[in-house]
Amino acid sequence: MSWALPSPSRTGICHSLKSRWSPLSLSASSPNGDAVAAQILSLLPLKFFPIIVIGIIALILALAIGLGIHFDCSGKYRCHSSFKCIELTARCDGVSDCKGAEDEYRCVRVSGQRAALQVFSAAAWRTVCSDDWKSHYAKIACAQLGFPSYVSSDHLRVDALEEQLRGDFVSINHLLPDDKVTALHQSVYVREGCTSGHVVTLKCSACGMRTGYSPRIVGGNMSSLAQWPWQVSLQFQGYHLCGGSVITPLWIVTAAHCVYDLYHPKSWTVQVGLVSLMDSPVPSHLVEKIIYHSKYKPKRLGNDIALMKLSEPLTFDAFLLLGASGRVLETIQPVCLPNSEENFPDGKLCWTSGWGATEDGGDASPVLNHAAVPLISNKICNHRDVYGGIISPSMLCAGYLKGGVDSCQGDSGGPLVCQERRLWKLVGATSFGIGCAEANKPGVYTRITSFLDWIHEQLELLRTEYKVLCVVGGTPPVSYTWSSLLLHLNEERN
Ligand SMILES: [Ca+2]
Repeated sequence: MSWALPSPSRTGICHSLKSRWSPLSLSASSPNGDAVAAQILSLLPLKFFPIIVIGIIALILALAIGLGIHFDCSGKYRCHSSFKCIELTARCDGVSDCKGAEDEYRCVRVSGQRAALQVFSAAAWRTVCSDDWKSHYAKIACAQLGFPSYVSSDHLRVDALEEQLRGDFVSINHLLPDDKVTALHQSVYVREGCTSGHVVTLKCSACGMRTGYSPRIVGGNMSSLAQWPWQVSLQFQGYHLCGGSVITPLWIVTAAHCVYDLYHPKSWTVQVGLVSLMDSPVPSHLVEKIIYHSKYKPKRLGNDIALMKLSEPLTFDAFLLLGASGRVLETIQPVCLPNSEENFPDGKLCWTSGWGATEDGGDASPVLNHAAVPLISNKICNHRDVYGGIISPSMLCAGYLKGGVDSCQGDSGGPLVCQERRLWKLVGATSFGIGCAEANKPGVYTRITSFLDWIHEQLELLRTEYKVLCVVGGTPPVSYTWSSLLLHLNEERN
């Protein structure tokens, strides 16, 4: 029952390693340079050397402090684009404190099993009370999360929340007119509790469903159409290299090692709604942009996550087929992202799918396969007989320690999905393993809950498809992207 893929995973990793080992050019000083240096040294008596060194260090320290660089950032927020530290209260306060207003992103999230809406305000994540709530605000919250629309928002009793979501609350400032509420974190005030006794839950995407699929259609490892409708084949110059998962009409989640060094969008196409790679023609989509995590390190394998943005949005209801049973099959559907703070217990049976090899070193499979794999705790996965400590908290292991079922070469970047409350959620992206299906070497996946902020930030930053027309002071209409609008609004406030 072994299967799985990435020729890309393993070849991709090797390729990356090679590229990272570009030879350093250590050019020797030129004879002229040596002569000038010797002349300078001869002019400086040795006794001044300590003073010069101390002076240089003092100058560097003064410059660093002058530029707002802080060496101890504990209890504060460090701007990613610089070494600057800002107070936690300055994060999501509506004022740009970091370069590019980065402290004003990732200010909204959906948390816990019941998808409670939270806003970062006054230095903490706070759950939003349903007092004075309107559906207009839900649309803004989903836009801030990078989704094109919202599906529904509901009210949930506070006592139905997980304990860690019951400590801090905010409400929308109902005195603000609707047209002034453009970003949720700028429109709330802190509360000790919710007057209504309820908080807001939010659903931004109709995701994680398999319409028309019947589990009785196919046996064995071979998948049927619409069984994993979020699964895509990422093809580099026409060849299947990696898997990926549809999360919105425009965005695919995959692994960084699939695209590292191969990040030219024009070389890639994305095939959706298919089971056999031999099918033709199948819907093929062009790629507009590829983003891999800036902290991805090929030798360390951490932060192995990337996003692909399609040139044109997928239409989820455009590929309806009648299955053998006469049911309508939806062959392309997004998978749900998990919520922040959502836990998936060890031992939970989840599923991985892909066109990867069915044995270590084998060729990619022509048909989409799947395997049921239980989640394994990081403690067990880090046991010296398993991966011996290389599994970081942002990685996740799944499979059987006895071996026999695993992802493999060619599965890289593809989904590890678990079903929660009838919805399928993307819990992992296939990252690496030693061999395939070997004993004590289960598959290792990028833990999606560790990268929700990163994913939503990219979606929010690049939400160019939803341009906003603004008329500023009688000047001609100006077209803003969401991010530039935020920046513009911040500048206006300042
Ligand atoms: Ca700020």
